[in-house]
Amino acid sequence: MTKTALVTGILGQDGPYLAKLLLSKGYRVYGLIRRYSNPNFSNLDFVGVTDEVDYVEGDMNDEASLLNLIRTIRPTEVYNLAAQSFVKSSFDQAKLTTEVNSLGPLYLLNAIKYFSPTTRYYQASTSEMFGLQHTNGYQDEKTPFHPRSPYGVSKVYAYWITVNYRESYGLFTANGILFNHESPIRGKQFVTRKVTDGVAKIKLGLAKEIRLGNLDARRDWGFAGDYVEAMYLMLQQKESNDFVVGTGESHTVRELVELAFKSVGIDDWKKYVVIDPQYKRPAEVPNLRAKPDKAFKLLKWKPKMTFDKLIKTMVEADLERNKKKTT
Ligand code: NAP
Ligand code: F7E
Repeated sequence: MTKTALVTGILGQDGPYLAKLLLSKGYRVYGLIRRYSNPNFSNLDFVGVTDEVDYVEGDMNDEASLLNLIRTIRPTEVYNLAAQSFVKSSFDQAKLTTEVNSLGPLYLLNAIKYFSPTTRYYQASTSEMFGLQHTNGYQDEKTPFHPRSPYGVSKVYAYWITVNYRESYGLFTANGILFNHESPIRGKQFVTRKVTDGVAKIKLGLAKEIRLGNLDARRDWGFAGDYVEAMYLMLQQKESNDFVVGTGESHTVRELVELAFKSVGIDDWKKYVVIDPQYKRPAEVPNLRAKPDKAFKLLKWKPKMTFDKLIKTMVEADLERNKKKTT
């Protein structure tokens, strides 16, 4: 029997990489998209799977649409990637963020509970739930949560309702507590892509500066293409479980900026970077570094792409894209 997967957030960054992986394993992939006059398939185009996905319409804010989809598709697996995922915007749009990120998962879990209880469910949880907490400088599955944004808070609810539906109703549910992961199709608001796109534009003479916020924040940055493999593996286990996924290495935003400029032969990056308070957050998460030992051991998963390679790959992709604008 062909396995089927419903992927929410299919047009974002992770959706296309996950769809490509599942299609390569023979899955029929349904991608949830909202109602748009003109949906943007550019990320799916980038990974080359636009025409292989079956698109279904719905919205994380519309419970009936999700109930109806689960009832009719009865997928083998659901990967819930849809979210208002930009931390900075969550401070200004806290209600919307909560509705999409907390109630959306509840609607999907209820739909699974009532109409398709054998469906396995993946919840896109996040290192932002840890916020200020760490154990000797790293975070693992036992680290308590102390979220620092409406985004982080909304994801803590989603995390616990995912655990609760496993414990209460015996559903197969997994939380992937993923640390920051990036790629050439990362949204341009996020700091890695903002920097790699900015560096490419400066190198090509299309921009003069990059305006940034807190350069001291530390993140554990990996490659999205590696992380979707961990998502898939979580739903193939004998028992449902929650996993931290990251590289175990962390870098400051400053190091990221320095590396990106260096990759195009610019050493005096300080000339091009302006600190702009509008990009600082009311409350910051200063330091995230995963201890992904459980995923290494039980999932037999390991990240393949290094931080250096990731940033260089993103800069190269942005150079190519921006060059097209100059010709
Ligand atoms: P992303 O690029 O922001 O994509 C999020 C997707 O969610 C978009 O395609 C968006 O649809 C969709 N969406 C938003 N609101 C929706 C709604 N009301 N109904 C239906 N779809 C909606 O995020 P990502 O980087 O791929 O991340 C995927 C998931 O992992 C998210 O849940 C994120 O919170 C979580 N996560 C990400 C990271 C990371 O570093 N990337 C780390 C940990 C956890 P439109 O295209 O229509 O706007
Ligand atoms: O910020 C600092 C900023 O927006 C990273 C989401 O995918 O990962 C992501 O959340 C750091 C923060 O990602 C700018 O203050 C400095 O400390 O790229 P980001 P994020 O907030 O870590 C987690 C795991 C998720 O789950 C989220 O969905 O960089 N920073 N200057 C800046 N950040 C941005 N965006 N822009 C700046 O100008």
